[in-house]
Amino acid sequence: MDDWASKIRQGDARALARAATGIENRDPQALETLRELAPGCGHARIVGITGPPGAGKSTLVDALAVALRRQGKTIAILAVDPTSRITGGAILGDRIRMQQHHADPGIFIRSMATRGSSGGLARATADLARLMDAAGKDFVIIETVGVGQDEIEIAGLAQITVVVLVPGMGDDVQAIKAGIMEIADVFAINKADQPGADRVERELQAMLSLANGRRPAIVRTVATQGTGIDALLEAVAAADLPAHRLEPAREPAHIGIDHLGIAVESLAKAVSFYESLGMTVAHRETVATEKVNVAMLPAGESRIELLEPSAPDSPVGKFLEKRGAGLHHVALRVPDLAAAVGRLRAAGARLLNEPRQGAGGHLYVFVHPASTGGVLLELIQESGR
Ligand SMILES: Nc1nc2c(ncn2[C@@H]2O[C@H](COP(=O)(O)OP(=O)(O)OP(=O)(O)O)[C@@H](O)[C@H]2O)c(=O)[nH]1
Ligand SMILES: [Mg+2]
Repeated sequence: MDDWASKIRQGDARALARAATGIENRDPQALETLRELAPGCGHARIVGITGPPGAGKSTLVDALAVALRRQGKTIAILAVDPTSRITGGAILGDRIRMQQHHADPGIFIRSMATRGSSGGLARATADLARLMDAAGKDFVIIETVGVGQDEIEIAGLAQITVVVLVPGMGDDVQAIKAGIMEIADVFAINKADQPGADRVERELQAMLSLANGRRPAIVRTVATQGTGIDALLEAVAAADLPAHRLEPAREPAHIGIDHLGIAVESLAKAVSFYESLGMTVAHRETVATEKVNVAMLPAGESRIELLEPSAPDSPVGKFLEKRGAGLHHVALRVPDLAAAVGRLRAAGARLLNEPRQGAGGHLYVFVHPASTGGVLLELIQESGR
């Protein structure tokens, strides 16, 4: 056993591959070896590459591996597929990849997929990453298909997460926003050789301007041609600041103005005014339950939210009748809504609802103007990691 660990430390590729398989199978002896190796961890940079199916993640990882090998770095690639898609695309891609790097002992590659529960997959991936770290790899690159919670969990292992987007995603950029956007340290707009890269980048910029202070880099790549790979590596290196790593949670610690809600008679007219100021609409939606059409325009760290009634009996419609167009509410972002609500209740504030979950996954509560100095107040907690 001891022997096994020391072989791995000395770079024995066969021993490493055997340990990796043992860890995937939760073999007690392999797990014991990992425990022995644990003190040697902490050297590797662990980079997550995630994004929708077919975005070019594997191609990108290959290109990164080639560039890193040229710098003399050693690499482990862990390709994780929690969705276990039966198309075989991933497996095929990875087989081609294995052939390409077959003769290179500086690259270790392992593909993993599972059906059903993936909590175990996340754990095995974490252990494998640790094993590769202990074995002295300079980089551990974890590729996951990113759309859901499990994938976010796996991406959460990484010190630096690259989210891969592609042209033509359209509303998908919105759709993946909730979870994935929060974990991104770097965005790669891959397939930048295809039309629509400008549009994805614009949408992404608009979305990031709504985010809280974090400014992930955006890099365009053509993975199949190796274009933008050096820039991507630079962005990864730049994102990898010690301070960044020491910060476990990325939730906003301070209260800030999330948005100002303005009730308007005509959304089109109001939007054109703000556009003439140079602002752009980042997001539009109709909230059926509230009978309101909404347009969000980023303004620095905050936003202007324009509200137009979609039916005469909507709350905003009633507001317009009673008070006329104007400031409808102020929304503050708070780090911990439950704590804020507890304090407000203790202080006797008049809450208009129990904390609820909004469409974007955030929690919110409204406070009556009587308690706030005359304006309806919304408190928002962004959805966490
Ligand atoms: N035009 C173009 N095609 C690309 C680019 N990068 C990858 N592709 C192609 O896109 C397809 C999917 O690439 P993969 O690297 O397998 O994508 P993936 O994200 O790993 O896919 P899954 O692991 O199955 O989710 C392949 O046919 C690649 O050749 C690019 O920059 N430009
Ligand atoms: Mg792949």
